Amino acid sequence: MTELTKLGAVFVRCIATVFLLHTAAPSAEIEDEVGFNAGISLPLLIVAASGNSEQGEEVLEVLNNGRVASTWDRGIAAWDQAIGFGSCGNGGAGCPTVDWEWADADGRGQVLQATWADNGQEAGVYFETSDSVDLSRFDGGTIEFDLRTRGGSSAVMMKIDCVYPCRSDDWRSPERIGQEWQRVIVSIDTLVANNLDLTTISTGLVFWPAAGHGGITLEIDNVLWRADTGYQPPDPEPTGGTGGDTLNLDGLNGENNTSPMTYPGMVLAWSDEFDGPSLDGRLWNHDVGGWGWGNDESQYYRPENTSIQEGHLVITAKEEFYGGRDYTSSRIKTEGARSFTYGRVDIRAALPRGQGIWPALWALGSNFSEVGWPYCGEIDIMEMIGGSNREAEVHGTVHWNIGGLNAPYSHTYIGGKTQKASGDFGDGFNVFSIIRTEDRIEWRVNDEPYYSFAIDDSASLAPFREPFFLIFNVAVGGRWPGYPDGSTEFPQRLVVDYVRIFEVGSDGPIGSVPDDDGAASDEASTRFAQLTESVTSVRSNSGVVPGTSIGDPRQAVASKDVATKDVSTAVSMKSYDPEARVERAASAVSIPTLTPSVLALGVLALLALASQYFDTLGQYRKG
Ligand SMILES: [Ca+2]
Repeated sequence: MTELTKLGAVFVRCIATVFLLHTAAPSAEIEDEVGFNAGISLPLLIVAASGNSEQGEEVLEVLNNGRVASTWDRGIAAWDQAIGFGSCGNGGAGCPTVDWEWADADGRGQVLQATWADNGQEAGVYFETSDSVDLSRFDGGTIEFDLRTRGGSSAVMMKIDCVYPCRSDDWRSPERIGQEWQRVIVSIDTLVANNLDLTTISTGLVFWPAAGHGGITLEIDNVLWRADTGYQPPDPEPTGGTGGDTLNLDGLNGENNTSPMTYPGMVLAWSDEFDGPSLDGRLWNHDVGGWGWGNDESQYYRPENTSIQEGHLVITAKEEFYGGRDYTSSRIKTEGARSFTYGRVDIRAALPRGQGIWPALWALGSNFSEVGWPYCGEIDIMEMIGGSNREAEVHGTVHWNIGGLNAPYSHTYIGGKTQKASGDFGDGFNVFSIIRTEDRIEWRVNDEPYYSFAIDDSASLAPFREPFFLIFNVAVGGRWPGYPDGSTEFPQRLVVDYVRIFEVGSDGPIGSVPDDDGAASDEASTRFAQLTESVTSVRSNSGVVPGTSIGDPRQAVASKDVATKDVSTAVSMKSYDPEARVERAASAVSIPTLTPSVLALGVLALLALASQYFDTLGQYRKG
């Protein structure tokens, strides 16, 4: 026999709108030799049985309140396999397989009650018109009815006839109908797609128990056709990019943005291709919580928002109230499990987008838990802030403590950014890389260098000659990106194909780190070193608190917060341990000479310096 099967989608709508995607099993219970199509599962809605239909929509009744509506002037009839698919009326008097009558039902008056014999034959009850009717206006609408059994349960078949031999294919309920009233809603679009001609309708409904489900009594009520109920069949093609209801890898471009498995002078030290059934707990662990993470972020990080799908790590930011926060997301790290020093990190990823969305692929010094932030150093391999078309730009940054481990808290940072030539980083995959040597960190996108940072022998930059661990996360909101607004669509996904860590091989130094990109970055480093000294000098002279940095709106806020004694926000960026954070900040604000006037002078001096600095090196400005 020919098996016709089709993916069916079932929507169960309760009081709230809850959608359940259901895949109907193919039906082989109805055989071709008895003249039926094999069962075809069509999309339908089953909702809690309601009373009368809503007002104000076009509704064509078929059966209600103990009578068949006038459109179906031939009333109730049946066909019966036991009499060669001949027809009968009059309560089923001529049909051995089925009989029907009106019956009282609690709370809803009279309903039609039909009883099928358990004789291995099929019989369908229908409501017929003598003149076919054009019901094209119901295109896009639904056919709905309340149904229950009087004991036991049964899968139910239905179809609609147009003028013979026209008819829809048989629809089979993917779930059994039981003794509770259920409202069954079938999409007319789908019936049309399965051969129904709406211009020549001859039956309002034909229904019967599925083959093998005889010996049952069904009650039916409130049968109607409804125009345009707003029923939306499931979208078979999710929108492209990293948003949408489900992950759609096929909708992501960038298939040519890949990276090699080998580099001259380097060996693959470790990697995660995200090919396993779940996140590899040997490599990764979760940061959990919703305390704002030092940046007044709005998300609660949960392990539940991390998944492995089709060979990719997926971190999903959701609009979901949890733990006092309006959003959930995930933050994973290799702390204590894997680290890296000199070599190359390649991460192939597609980024989420939207106002207030802040994905980051970054790293902290492995001594973070001992010395805290920013003493451990921070390398941001990729950060993007969404909204206002900022998705076409990614940032690479380093953060550290001026003066190093033995100096007071004095966070600063510097970085660069790059623009995508066309489209944005939410469209699909790109490879984000850093290359680390003893004296330089270089950032690349799709192997194109865009920023380079020189490392000298100072105590300030010593952390960048130490091992780091990886962190991947999607923050929602924060001082830098701002907060989600009406334009932000959820969910949003950070999709990572792989992360690969290459280290210097035995055959020599890293060959692929150019030191020829130039004067600009060397100049930048020199200027930066000078500026750092100046800033330090200004700070010590003015009493401006450590924690002030340059050029970053986040830092401006942080300084202000210190001035207004909001110690908890004195530390910015990805500061980590709240207790360590507050402790550092507390020591920072304990400087007794801090007064508003001195602070103002210091800030002015800093602004002047920062302005001078960024006027000449605007391309390195962040944010
Ligand atoms: Ca992969």
